[in-house]
Amino acid sequence: MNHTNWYKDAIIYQIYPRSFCDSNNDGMGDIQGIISKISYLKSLGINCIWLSPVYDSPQEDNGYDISDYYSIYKPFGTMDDLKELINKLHENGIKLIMDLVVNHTSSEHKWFQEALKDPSSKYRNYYYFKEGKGKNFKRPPNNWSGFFGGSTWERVKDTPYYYLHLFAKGQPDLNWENEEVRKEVKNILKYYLDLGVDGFRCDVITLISKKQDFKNRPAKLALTGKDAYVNGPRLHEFLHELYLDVYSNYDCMTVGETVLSTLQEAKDLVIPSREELSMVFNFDHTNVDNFFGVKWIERKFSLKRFKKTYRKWQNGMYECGGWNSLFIENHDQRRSTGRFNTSLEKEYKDISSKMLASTYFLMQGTPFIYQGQELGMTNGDFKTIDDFKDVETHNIDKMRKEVPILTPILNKSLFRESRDNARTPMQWDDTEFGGFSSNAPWIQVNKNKSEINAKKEETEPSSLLNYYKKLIELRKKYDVLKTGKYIDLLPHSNHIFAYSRKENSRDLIVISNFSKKSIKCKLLNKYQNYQLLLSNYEDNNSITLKPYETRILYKEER
Ligand code: TEU
Repeated sequence: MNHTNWYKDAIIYQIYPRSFCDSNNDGMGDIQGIISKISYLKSLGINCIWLSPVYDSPQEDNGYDISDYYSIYKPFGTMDDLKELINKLHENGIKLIMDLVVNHTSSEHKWFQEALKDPSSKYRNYYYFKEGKGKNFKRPPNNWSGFFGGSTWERVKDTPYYYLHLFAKGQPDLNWENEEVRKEVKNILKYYLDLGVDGFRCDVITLISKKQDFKNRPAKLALTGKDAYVNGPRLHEFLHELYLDVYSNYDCMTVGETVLSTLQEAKDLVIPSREELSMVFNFDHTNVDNFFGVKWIERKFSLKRFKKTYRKWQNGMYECGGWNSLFIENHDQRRSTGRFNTSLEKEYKDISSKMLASTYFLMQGTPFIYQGQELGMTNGDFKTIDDFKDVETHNIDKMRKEVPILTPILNKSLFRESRDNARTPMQWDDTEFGGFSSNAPWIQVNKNKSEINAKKEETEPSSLLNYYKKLIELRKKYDVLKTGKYIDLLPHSNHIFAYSRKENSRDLIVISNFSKKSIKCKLLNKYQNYQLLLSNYEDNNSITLKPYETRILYKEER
């Protein structure tokens, strides 16, 4: 099968199904809800959807804990609904990539249930069960700690054994060393590709191979043992195997979620000749406002550091023939409106969001938009811990209360960083539940639905929504955005982000003022004979950039 690399022309919209649109008014989004919004997605101009998990699941981690890969979580609909969605999207020229969650299953998956019931069953070896340590096996097999805080081991009641879970207790890790597990994964992939799905977003894919010594590691503030479970020894081998046995037979794409990967590690996943993944999500830019890659430890945003991460990944991928993913939000990140130096002040909210959008959207790679980002949706209005639904938030809250040295840090960051900030219902209109449902949703709707909603923004020519439509048009129209080299024009400026996408005679420039002050930008003198393609202000003739101003300029020598 010849791969067309269609993903290089894709503009991908991420749907978090439980919060997108509720067609049957049970308070939970569903697949029919998505189908009812295809015309919205089409008018936005996106041409691919990444659908967060819709498989059957007890929903301890909102579907990232799968109990049956071959059926759909009932409140979301049925397999027939999914088939209808695939067909209708395709009829409208929109592709669909599914979320592939195979580092772990749900503890309610029948494989895990069999493994628990019968230690001699073949399913025992689908997971990692290890004997505990010390008197009465009171201590876990080692000191590793996981992504949601606490030990990665949970004891199987009344036995000496513990099972490994890098995330919640209800998410036991699969043992990829076992060939049968890999066979199961390939079958899942084939099933969905044969159904017509166009690719996968591969959840925490860099965690699938573990060092097999299972020994203690030096204790860390977070993620003790990560050298044993991130980018493990057989990662590349496993991914290449999936490529050869499955992906090579379909014109599909894969994007790996590569938490904690360095550029070099990421290159080894995406260099085309290695035949592993099409691209990866790196998190260097979203870690600019924290220390040690730990989002709970806040660090003041620095534009210089932000630019540095883009220089590194843009140039690194360009040089090795790899491809980037471009994103500023997803279902695990707090909202970008008000983040990365943008403003929540009424006067500047949309202007600065447009500025941020122009800046990330036109780099080399495939742009992603997370639902609601295009409207400028903001973090939730959570008042008490009971307002939160996310398992991570509650686990970390427990740590906040139990571990005194963490209390002050977490007091400051828990609400701000909760993943629920990105999971509030999509704001379609200004009705009681934001047009998401006519009944109370599973999580509260933001109060600002009356000012920030799709219906309103569709009718306002200068809305953020309409600005995103223009950015999408630019991506489709200007080929240099696909192939042009990325050049950071002002690496040392503390306030201005300016870059060029250049190839031969074509040059596209993005200049953004990341501050609330007007700033003289002499660099603009150089581009006086360039055409202004788009800006967030109407009058921009001078070399002074207004607060949060962005300009997109273009020239083609003939
Ligand atoms: O996320 C992986 C991941 O590393 C994040 O959970 C991250 O550590 C966390 O959000 C930090 O706050 C993926 C999914 O995107 C996430 O929703 C799942 O919870 C997780 O994997 C487990 O499947």
